[in-house]
Amino acid sequence: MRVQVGIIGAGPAGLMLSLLLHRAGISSIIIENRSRQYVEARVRAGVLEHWTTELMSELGVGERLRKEGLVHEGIDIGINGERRRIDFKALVNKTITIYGQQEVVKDLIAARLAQGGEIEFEVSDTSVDRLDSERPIIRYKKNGEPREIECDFIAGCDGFHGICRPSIPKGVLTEFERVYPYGWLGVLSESPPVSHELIYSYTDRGFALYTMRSNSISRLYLQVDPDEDINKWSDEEIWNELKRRVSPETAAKLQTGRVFEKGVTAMRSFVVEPMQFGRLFLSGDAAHIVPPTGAKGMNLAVADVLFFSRALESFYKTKSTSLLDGYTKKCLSRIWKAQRFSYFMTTMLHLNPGDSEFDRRRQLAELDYVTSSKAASTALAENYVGLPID
Ligand code: RFL
Ligand code: PHB
Repeated sequence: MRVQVGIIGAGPAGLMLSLLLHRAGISSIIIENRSRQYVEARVRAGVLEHWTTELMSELGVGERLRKEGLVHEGIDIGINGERRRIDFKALVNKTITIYGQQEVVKDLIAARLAQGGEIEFEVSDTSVDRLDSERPIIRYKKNGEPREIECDFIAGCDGFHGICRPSIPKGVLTEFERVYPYGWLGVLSESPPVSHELIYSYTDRGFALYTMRSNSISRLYLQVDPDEDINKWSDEEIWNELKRRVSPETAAKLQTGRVFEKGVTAMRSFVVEPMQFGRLFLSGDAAHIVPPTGAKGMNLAVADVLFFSRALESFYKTKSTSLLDGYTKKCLSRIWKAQRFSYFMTTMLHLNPGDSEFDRRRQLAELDYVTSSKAASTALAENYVGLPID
C-alpha cells in the first residue's frame, strides 16, 4: 500500500492530524494497536484550551463539543481551605472548555471514518524502516498477516510508550526529564460537581483537584505516592480524604456517588530534541510529557500536528522543505513554555516530601501572590487558557 503520510497511533495527535491532512488534500492512513472501543473509553484529559476548541469547530468536529462541553471562565485555587478565584474572562478575555479526551477521540474517529478515512485498529508488531530515505516504510500485522505501507512521511503519534521514538538511531536524540516524587489518584464518580469550576487545592495533607466531565459526573484527583496501591483506597476513604483537602464549606456541599473508574498516574516532565529524524516526525506524548497539573498534554499534542500539517501542506504545494526542517524548533518553542507552566503549577500546588518549613512558607507566599496580584494572576490565566498559536 502507498500513502502520502502514514500515521502511527489513534490518540488525539494522530486523529487530529488525519483530519488536518484531509482538509489539505493529503492522503493518510492511521494504524493503532488497540481496538476502537478501547481508545474511545480511555479516560484521560479534560481541559481544552480556547484555540483547541476553535480548531475543532473549524474542522467540522465541534458540534457535540459546543452542545456538551462545559465552558469555564476561571478556576479556583484553594489555599489550606480558603478559595480564591482566577477569572480568565476578566483577565485575558478567554475561556477553556471541559470535554473529556475520550469524547474528543470519539468525535475525531467518527468524523474521519465519515470522510472515508482509513483507521486500522488492533494491529500488532508495528515497526518503521528506511527513515532517512524518501520512501519510509511502516510494517505491522493485522490478524497475524504481515502488511506494509510505503509513505512519503511517517507521523509518530504513538504516545510515550510507542515504537517510533525508540526507532530513531542512538545518538540522535537528547532527552530532558524530571520525575516528581508523587502521583495522582484519579477517580470518576456519579455525582454532580460541587462547584461549576475546577478547584486546585493546596493543603497540609497534599494536593487535590476537583474537576468534572458533565453536570452529573465528577472527576477527582488526590496527591499520593507515585507507587501508591490503588486497592488500599476504598470509595469512602477517597471521599473522606477529598473532604479534608477542600474548604469546610465545599466539604459540606459535596455530594458523594458511585466511583466507576480508578487509577494512579505517576508524574513526569519529559522532552526529546530533535522531534524528527529523516522522514519520521514525532508529535504529542511520543515526544514530550507534562505533569497534568497545567492541563496541557492533549493541547500540546494538537499544536504539534497543526504545525506538522502546515509544513506538509507547504511541502506538497511548493516542494520547499523549510517548514519541515523547522518543525522541531517551531514545536519546542511552545512545548518548553508549557513545560515551564506545568512545572510551576505542579511545584506550587503539591507537597514535596523532604521540603523544609522554608520551602512551605515560600510556596504559601507564591500561592498568595499568584491569587492576589493582577500581574501574576494574568500570567497564570494567559498560560492556562493557552498561549496564542501562530
Ligand atoms: P496518546 O493519547 O497516548 O495516543 C497514542 C496512541 O498510539 C497508540 N500506540 C500504537 N499504535 C500502533 N502501534 C504501536 N506500536 C503503538 N503504540 C502506541 C496508543 O494505543 C494510543 O492510542 O498520545 P497523543 O495522541 O500524543 O495524546 C496525548 C494525550 O493523550 C495526553 O497528553 C493527555 O492525556 C495528557 N493529559 C491532559 N492533557 C490535557 O491537555 N489536559 C488535561 O486536562 C490532561 N489531563 C492527562 C490528564 C493525562 C493523564 N494521564 C492519565 C496521563 C490527566 C491525566 C490523569
Ligand atoms: C481533568 O478534568 O481530568 C483535569 C483537569 C485539569 C487538570 C488535569 C486534569 O489540570
